[in-house]
Amino acid sequence: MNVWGTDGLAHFYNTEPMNDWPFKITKNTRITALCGAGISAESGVPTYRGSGGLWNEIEVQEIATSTGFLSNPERGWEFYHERRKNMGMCKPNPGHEALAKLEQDGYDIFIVTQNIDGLQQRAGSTKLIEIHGSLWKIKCSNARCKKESQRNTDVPIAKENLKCDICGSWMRPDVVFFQEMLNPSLMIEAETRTRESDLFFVIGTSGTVYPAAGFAQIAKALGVPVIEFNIEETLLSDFNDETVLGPSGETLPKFLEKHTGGEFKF
Ligand code: BV8
Repeated sequence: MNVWGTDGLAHFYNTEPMNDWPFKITKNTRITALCGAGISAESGVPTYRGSGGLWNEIEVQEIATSTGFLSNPERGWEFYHERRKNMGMCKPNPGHEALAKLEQDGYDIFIVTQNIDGLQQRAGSTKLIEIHGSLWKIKCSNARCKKESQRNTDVPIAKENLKCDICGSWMRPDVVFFQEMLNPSLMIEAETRTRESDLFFVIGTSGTVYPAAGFAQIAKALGVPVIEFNIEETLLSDFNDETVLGPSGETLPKFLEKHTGGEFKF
């Protein structure tokens, strides 16, 4: 199978299954989970696509691209302040908590989240990368400025803090806008972990956005069993060894208890 790696090269992988799924999940099973907005839906965080999707409400090009945001930063901050306010009132749900407890109980789980809401970390997960950035970090919009990205949870951010104190440019959310490259070291970390996995979860993502969605394909191409948790079939469903339909806050705890032979209790 020909799959594009993050090094931009086509890699030809064998597609023989590495492990026959189902098998018992033990503390030596290396699990990688690609998470999307769906895992936060039961916490009240809107998803991006489908009914009530965030992107249905706005012209994405005008807000969630660098040029769009900087063409009208006041409007951009209005949109992101509203999201910070709403997300600040949300809390982790049993889907986040089950993954966090899996790590706390000594299982080898690593999370690659596309989400910027911080809920997985609030649930207690530490082995995690935010490949699309974080709504709770801000950075200078001037790529040449030396100012470091900083954590900021003020809602709203005071006006004077919306300008860089080094170069005077607008500050922006430290999230990956469309047509922006993802952080190369995070990409390499995610791909390396995917290649080393014994089991790959795809949780609450439509599989629309690349290169993130590509990790499921890389896993599959390497013969790593891919299990999808969603309320409906998605663009990635063809790659799955199993699709667990239902809200992930309900399906994840049950799935983990079942496939650890009852050793993991949520
Ligand atoms: C890049 C941050 C190089 C900001 C986001 C044409 C074809 C293919 C790709 C492209 C193309 N043209 C351009 C591209 C590349 C583009 C892309 O993929 N576009 C797509 C839309 C076609 N990607 C990029 O631009 C990336 N950069 O490629 O750089 C480059 C350089 C120059 C030019 C071109 C390329 C950057 C992508 C990152 C964009 N940033 N957000 C912000 O959030 O404000 S996008 C956004 O999508 C979020 O990050 C989100 O995480 C991500 C993925 O969405 P999902 O998480 O999957 O959410 P979604 O709503 O779609 O789905 C939710 C799912 O949950 C559904 O399946 C639903 O059924 C399910 N669900 C709901 N409830 C539950 C549930 N599941 C379980 N339980 C429930 N209870």
